[in-house]
Amino acid sequence: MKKKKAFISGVSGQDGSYLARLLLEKGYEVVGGERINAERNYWRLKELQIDKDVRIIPFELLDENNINEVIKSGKYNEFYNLAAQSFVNKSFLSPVYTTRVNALSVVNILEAIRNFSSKTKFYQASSSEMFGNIKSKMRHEKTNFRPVSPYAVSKLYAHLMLDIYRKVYGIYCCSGILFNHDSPLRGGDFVTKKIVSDIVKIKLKKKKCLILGNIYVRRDWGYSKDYVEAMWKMLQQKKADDYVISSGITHNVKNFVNKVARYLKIDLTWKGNGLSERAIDKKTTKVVVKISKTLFRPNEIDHAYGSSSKANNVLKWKPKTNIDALVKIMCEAELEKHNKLK
Ligand code: NDP
Ligand code: GDR
Repeated sequence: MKKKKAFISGVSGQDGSYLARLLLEKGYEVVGGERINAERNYWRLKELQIDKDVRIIPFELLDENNINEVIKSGKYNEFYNLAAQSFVNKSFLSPVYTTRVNALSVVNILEAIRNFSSKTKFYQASSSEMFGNIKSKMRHEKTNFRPVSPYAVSKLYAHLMLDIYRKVYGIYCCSGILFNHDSPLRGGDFVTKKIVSDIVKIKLKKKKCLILGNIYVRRDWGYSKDYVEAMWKMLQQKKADDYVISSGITHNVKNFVNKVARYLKIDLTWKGNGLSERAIDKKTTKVVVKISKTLFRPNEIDHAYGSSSKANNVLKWKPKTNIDALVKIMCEAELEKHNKLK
């Protein structure tokens, strides 16, 4: 039987790398899109030992001609659009750029599929950020959207466009509305990776202090390796649809810090309030976590969690890794990285 052929935009990112590995394991031919002018940034593919198995071609979300060419010449069975300006906080500084990269590019991709490759199944990386701040804390596929950042609005634009291409043009397209998912391959600016990386350095006496913003926001965290399976499952269904993918449980950032410290056998005690709140290592009596106003966001989702019961019922998907297992996986990977440097 002929191999299925998949294209992954954003293949150098966290999800792109795990998804590439999953598709290779399933026997796909995997082609990955790399940003034109990007530094050759394959550390994640190397980490998963698949850098030689994925064919990389130039792909730039801001270049309509390039998008047309990739889709016209590739004739992919499946196209996973994971590329994005994915940092919420950065979108407050660059709203126009974020909109061009995350929103308008998706219409270009959908148009290219409609015009040149209408049998290609399309997956869009939508986000729980689209829900924004609404009264109900639990969010599902029918929950209203009230986005609170340019990032979230850009993702919502793309999300709504998918519905139009599905209904009006008959394109097979699915949106995965994913809640936060992290891993050892997470970018260093995101909070879980920053916490793990800095607390490991503190443990190894390579850093003095971790500085955070708002530690009382709650997030529903899962493991990227589990979540890319849901992406693939969505494109294997008879009917294209949208699905919330989440763990269903929230923790605040402070709780994540405590879990990491506990795993690394650092006994923390918290003192003070607001911007003066700090965590002290009971053994050394040193301050190891501080709060900085500069890391607070202008607008923020305070508390949210998702219900993935539709994904559970239809896709037979549920997360396999809880937050404690995720903390362990991330801490072990970070410790091993330092061991290799010795
Ligand atoms: P990453 O930030 O790790 O990866 C983003 C990828 O997009 C990178 O490969 C990056 O390339 C690429 N990219 C950025 N700009 C462009 C561009 N202009 N043209 C082509 N490629 C570009 O994100 P994740 O893997 O964490 O997330 C994957 C997707 O899922 C994103 O769309 C994100 O918004 C969305 N999402 C993520 C969630 C999460 O918790 N991880 C939750 C919900 C949605 P380069 O390496 O060159 O920077
Ligand atoms: P998020 O992830 O914005 O939810 O977007 P991030 O890890 O950046 O922030 C999570 C929460 O932690 C708070 N926070 C801090 N965040 C960062 N980055 N650095 C800090 O020092 C810090 N201190 C506190 C934040 O305010 C925030 O509330 C991720 C991305 O993957 C998006 O692409 C995706 O769409 C959403 O998850 C779902």
